[in-house]
Amino acid sequence: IKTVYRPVSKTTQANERSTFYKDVIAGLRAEQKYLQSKYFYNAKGDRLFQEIMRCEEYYPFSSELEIFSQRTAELVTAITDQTGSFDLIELGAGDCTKSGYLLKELLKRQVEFTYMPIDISANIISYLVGKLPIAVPGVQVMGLHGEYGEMLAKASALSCRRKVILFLGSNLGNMLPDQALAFSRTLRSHLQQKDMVIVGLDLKKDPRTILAAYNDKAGITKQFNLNLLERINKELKADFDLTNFAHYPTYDPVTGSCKSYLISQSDQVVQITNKGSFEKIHFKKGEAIYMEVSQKYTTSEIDQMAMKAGFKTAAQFYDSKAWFVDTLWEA
Ligand code: AVJ
Repeated sequence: IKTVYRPVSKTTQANERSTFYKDVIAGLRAEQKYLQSKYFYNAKGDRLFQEIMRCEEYYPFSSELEIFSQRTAELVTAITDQTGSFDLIELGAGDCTKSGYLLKELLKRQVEFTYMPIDISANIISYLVGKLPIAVPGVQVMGLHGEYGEMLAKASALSCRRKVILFLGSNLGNMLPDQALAFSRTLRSHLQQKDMVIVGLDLKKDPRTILAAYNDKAGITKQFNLNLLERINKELKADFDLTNFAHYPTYDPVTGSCKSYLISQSDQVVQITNKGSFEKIHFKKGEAIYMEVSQKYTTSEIDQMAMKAGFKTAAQFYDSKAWFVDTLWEA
């Protein structure tokens, strides 16, 4: 079992903290304040996202889980070709509940492959590298901790076999359509003919169903958003008053953009610190911090994106409600 993940040394931690500081300050100094959703995923954020996936209202998880658990054999047949061994690279692997079905089926069929999970969360990667060989005996794992772009380049440099990329969970939906297309083109540039991608995306549907998924009654999604302020408080010695920001999710059924904001409940000033430097950020009552987009598509919009990025759509797998789709793209 090979494992490659970035060592968490003191210097990388310090570098990560100052990048975090720079990104936070840039976002909160902007005319329209924003924070980057990739920063949701610290240890507590990982835990809260696991809880979101168990929420009644958060259907994208159960819909895609249905696809992977019910149609495992078809999916495996679609990604396996006669030439044999390949590398299975997963972007944003999480705890790999869904891809786990594929791993088991591939082993059962004695297909030779290496599983290369990429995740922004160091917790998740070290968990996977430790846990997978026990949960799925015989699997070869090479974990990569970092951002999609950088780690994808690293994965394709390490891989000399056919590549199958998994990009599940509507993770591509965390980019606006233009960025998603640009990212799909980058993805294509790392691939060669016969390489494949399985992209899982959430579909446009009744706006009330979508909005409820980002506004669960138990308030987990609210905590998930507020946790980023809490993280800034802890890691950047800031003094956000979490009770003074309200969770405000929106969905526009025309554009398909589901966006979350935190709304300042009063005129307030927040101080943020890193080493020698500090910054005071002013908030007006009612002012929004744009936190995250979770983009929804129609299948024809997804097809067009695939085409523009240089892929062919080879197959589509839907859940029984047709709320979610896993599309097979061929390079
Ligand atoms: C993990 C990015 C796909 O956008 O649906 C869930 C994250 N945010 N609830 C999504 C999320 C709020 C999720 N993704």
